[in-house]
Amino acid sequence: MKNKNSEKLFKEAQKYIPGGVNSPVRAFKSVGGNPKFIKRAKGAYLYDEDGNKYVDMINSWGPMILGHAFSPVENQVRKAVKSSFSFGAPTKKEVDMAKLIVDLVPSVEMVRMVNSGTEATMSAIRLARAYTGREKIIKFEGCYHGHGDAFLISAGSGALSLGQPDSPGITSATLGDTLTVPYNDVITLESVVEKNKNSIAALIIEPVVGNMGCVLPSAGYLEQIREICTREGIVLIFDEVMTGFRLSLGGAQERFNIKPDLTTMGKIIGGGMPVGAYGGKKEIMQMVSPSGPMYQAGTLSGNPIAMSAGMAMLKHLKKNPNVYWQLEAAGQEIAYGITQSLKELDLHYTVNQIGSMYSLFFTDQKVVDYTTAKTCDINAFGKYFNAMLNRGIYLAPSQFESLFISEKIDSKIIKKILKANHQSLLDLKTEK
Ligand code: KE4
Repeated sequence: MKNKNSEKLFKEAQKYIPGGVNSPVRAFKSVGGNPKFIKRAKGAYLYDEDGNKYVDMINSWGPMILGHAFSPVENQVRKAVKSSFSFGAPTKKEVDMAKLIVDLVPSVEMVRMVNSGTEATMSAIRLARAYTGREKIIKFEGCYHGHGDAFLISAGSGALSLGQPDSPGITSATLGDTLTVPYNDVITLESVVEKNKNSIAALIIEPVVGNMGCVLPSAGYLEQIREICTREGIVLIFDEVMTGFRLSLGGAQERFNIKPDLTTMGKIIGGGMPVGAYGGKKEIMQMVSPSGPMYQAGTLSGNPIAMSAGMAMLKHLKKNPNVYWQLEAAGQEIAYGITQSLKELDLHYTVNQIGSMYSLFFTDQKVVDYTTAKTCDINAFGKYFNAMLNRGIYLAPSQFESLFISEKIDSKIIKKILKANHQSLLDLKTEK
C-alpha cells in the first residue's frame, strides 16, 4: 500500500500540531503505524492522499450515518453559504432545529445548541448542579463524555487507548466531586449513592457505551438507574452524543423506553458539522441563561450553516425510518459473519453489537464493563487493525472504540468486510 504522501504529511504535521493530530485517537498510537491523511470521501469510502481507497467503518466517529457527501445535506449547505456564514443573532433555522429535536427525542422539552459533545456534557453537569444545589456527579468507569475536567477520570475512548484514563491537570477538588462506578453494577452504585446521600447532583451515563468499545447495558440496568435517580433526586443525564439518532430516531432512550432528565447530543445532530446540544425537562432547562441564572454561551452556537446540515440529516432520517432497519440488519449480518469466522478458526474473541454499533474484542471474556474490556490483547488488536487496513477496511484505530455502520454499507461491501475479517483473523492465528 502506497503511503509516501501520508508519511510526509504526518512528519510535517508533528512539527506544528501536538502529535500531528487535532484529536489524539486519530494518531494510530495504540495500533502502531502512522495515520493515513484522508483527502476525500464519498458514500461508504474514504480516499487518502496516496490514492488508497477504504471502506469507512468509523464514519467520523458516528456523524456520517448516511455515508459521506450525502447530497441532501450537501445541497442544503451549498444553499446556506450564499447567505453568509454566521450572524451571532437568532435565526429561524435555530427555532426549526429546536422544534425538530423536541419532536424526535422523547424526553426533550427544551434544547440549547452548542458546538461539540464536550460543550454539551459540561453544560449539562453545570445545569444539574445549579438545579439541585448539589456538587458531586457520578460517571462510569470507561465511559467518555468529552474532555471536560469533570469527566477525565477513568475515562474511555482515546484517554483509555493512550493509557491516560486519568488526565493530569485536573484539580483535586474536581477529582473529589466526580465519583466513578463500574458499568452494569447496580450494587456498587447503590452503595456509592448511600455514602453520598443528598450530595449528588447528576449521574451521567452512555446508555449504550461506545467508548470502551461497544458495551450494552444488562437487562433492566437502565431501568434500575432511572429508579435510583428518581428516588434520590439525582438528575439522570443520558449522554447520547454517540447513540442519539443512531440506535433509533429517538436514540437509546427511545429504544430502551427510558426517560432521562437531560440528554446530551452531538455527532449526527450536525450532519458532520461541529454541533452539540443539551436538552430535557422544561423545568430544568428554564434555569439556563438568559431565562435562568445558570450561565452558558457560545459565539457560533446554532450556526446557520451547521443547522442547515444537521436539519437536512435529521429530516432525512425522520422521513426514511427504514434506514434503521437496514442498519440493524447490516449490524447483525456483520456480527454474525465475524462470529462464524471466530468459530471456524477456533478463536475465542468476543463480539458485541447493537443496531449499527459493534466491536470485536480480543478477549475470551464477555465484555460488560471497564474491567472486562481491559482484558483485551491490545497487541493482537493492533495486528488485526493493520491487516484490515491493508485489505482496505478502515476500522477505529483503538480497541476501545465502537465501530459505526453507515447506510451505504450494502451487502456487497459486507461480504468484502467479512472476507477481509476472516483473512485477517487467519493471519493472526497462523502467526501465533
Ligand atoms: P466531542 O467533544 O468530541 O464532540 O464529543 C465528546 C463526546 C461526548 N460523549 C460521548 C459519548 C462521546 O463519544 C464523545 C466523543 N466521542 C469520541 C469517539 N469515542 C470522539 C472522537 C475523538 O475524540 O476524536
